[in-house]
Amino acid sequence: MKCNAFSKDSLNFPDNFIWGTSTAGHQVEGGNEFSDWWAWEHEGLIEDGTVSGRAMDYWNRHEEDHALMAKLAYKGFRLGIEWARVEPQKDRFDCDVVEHYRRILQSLRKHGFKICLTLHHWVLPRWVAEQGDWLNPDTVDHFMRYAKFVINELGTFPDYWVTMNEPMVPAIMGNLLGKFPPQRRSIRAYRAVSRAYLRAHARTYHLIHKMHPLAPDGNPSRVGVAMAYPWIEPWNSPGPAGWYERFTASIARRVAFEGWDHTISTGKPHWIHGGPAIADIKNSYDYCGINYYTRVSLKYDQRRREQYWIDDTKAAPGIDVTQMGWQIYPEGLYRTIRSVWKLFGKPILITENGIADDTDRQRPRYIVEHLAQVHRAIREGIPILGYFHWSFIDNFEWREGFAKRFGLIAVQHDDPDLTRAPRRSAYLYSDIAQKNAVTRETVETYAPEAVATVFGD
Ligand code: IFM
Repeated sequence: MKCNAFSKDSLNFPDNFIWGTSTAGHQVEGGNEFSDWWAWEHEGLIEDGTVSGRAMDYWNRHEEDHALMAKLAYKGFRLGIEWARVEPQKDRFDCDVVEHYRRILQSLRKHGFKICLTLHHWVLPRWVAEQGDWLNPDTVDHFMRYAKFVINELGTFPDYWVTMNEPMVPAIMGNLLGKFPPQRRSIRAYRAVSRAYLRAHARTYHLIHKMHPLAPDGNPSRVGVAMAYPWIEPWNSPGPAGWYERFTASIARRVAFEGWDHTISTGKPHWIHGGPAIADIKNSYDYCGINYYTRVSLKYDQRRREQYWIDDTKAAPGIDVTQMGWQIYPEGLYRTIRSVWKLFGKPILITENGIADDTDRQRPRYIVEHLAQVHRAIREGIPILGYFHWSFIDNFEWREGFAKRFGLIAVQHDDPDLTRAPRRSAYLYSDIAQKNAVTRETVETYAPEAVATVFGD
């Protein structure tokens, strides 16, 4: 990789750096009616009262979306395959669905995008959920059958594979905190589900290499996980509360990512998940996928029993927060990249980074300041292959519904035409992708308030 230089007026990125955007099937396709999330949404559990429904109708409008991405000169696209669509009932694999996905992938290829394909992004077929989801000892085998089918049918397309998106998020939110389906609050369930994810990942990793040893460019296939890396810190209150915060932060890091990373990097199960050794898990990454959004400061709060007496929503005075209430902390991306690189020594792909901001007032600054941190890591010699902004388009943000808007492209979910309206940030990102650089001129135009932080003036 040629690492281009830093000049006073331009952060130049390496040749072939992938400027992509990211999505997930359930959040944009629409009509994922045989899934556990669909059923859960219809119980009225989504905060803004919406359901995923037709979402952004990407299923039918993908060609229009791809043309828009091409017009904006984006170079890569991350999308997901929905298991609930491919196998809506046990043992019934839907060939029409696979053909439809094939057309989507062919269209991406036609436009020349690098394709990053996710096999599992939280959502299960309802029949799997009804059989006890990942707690059922057969689910990993069922997942492998689905994965084998998809790899066999569509395996020639991906430049990058993501076996799982942020596996620890549903393990925590769905099994420890009871906030996602299946709404368990059980340490035991968290551990068992985490082990199942680890087994499924390791087996999928090797299956892809066996069935498709080469990527479309003739190099060995590149398989990884898009791992959520919040930057977790204790609030540091005085006295015993501070001790509890530090203790909780160290456990929270293990629960959220260190346990998983330890198991992959050493091949030995981390105590946080327990269980027997997992065959061939060691080093089952060809690259490390980083999803980074925010810093989380853990503050003791005796009223928050359901959260193990911790409030994770507070930001210190002067720290900007997003529409989600998440702290904006660009340096956390650099620090995460460094620690992931130190642990794994593998090339890095930023598989997600972005901000919920319906007004698009914060997003330009967010983008350039985070890219400055990516560039900082590249200057230090860390091989970073690309950056996929979350998200290409507004979408269904899980528990928060459609109210939280992460898209470079705005869409009102209740607009009958679902009109695609590029935000200013879409053009900013286009400018960066075309120049393969973040230039002073670009920052002055789109985010003048960030010139000093980006260029270190
Ligand atoms: O929308 C999600 C995505 O599905 C996984 N990563 C974080 C995003 C923003 O919350």
